[in-house]
Amino acid sequence: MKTMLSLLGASMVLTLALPAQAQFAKPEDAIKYRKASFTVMAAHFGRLGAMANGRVPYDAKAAVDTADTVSALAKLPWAAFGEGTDKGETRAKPEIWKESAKFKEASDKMQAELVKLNVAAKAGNLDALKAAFGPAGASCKACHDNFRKD
Ligand code: ASC
Repeated sequence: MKTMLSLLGASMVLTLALPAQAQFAKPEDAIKYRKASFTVMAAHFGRLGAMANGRVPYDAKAAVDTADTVSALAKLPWAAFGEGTDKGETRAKPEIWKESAKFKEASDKMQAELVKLNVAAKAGNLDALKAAFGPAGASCKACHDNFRKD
């Protein structure tokens, strides 16, 4: 029983540590990884946007699956903004490292909006999805405006 509990504890710790677990051999690997995670996130976020904006028919199950995917992906890029990843093939602005508390705040805000979007998707109606989509998109944009070069 004790072993079971400590195994459970260990697996919980591992699960909680997952977003920070990605390891990068070189700064350019981290840059590629974070760009890839944003790209995949945007593809799924765009699918929710298409539903919210009436470009594709609302599909409650697809909305839930997609929102789950987006909120899981939203945990990934941040561990890839480590030291030395400010230079190279990146549009990341120096402010990310100079104003790291502000950057953290913006990334937390975005993740919080995506949690709300996820709750809205699970409500199972298009109006809830529409209401949550705008603020979620705005939280993406806020970070782009302040921390990403054009
Ligand atoms: C998207 C997407 C983003 C955000 C942002 C919202 O669909 O890929 O990065 O919305 O453009 O303004």
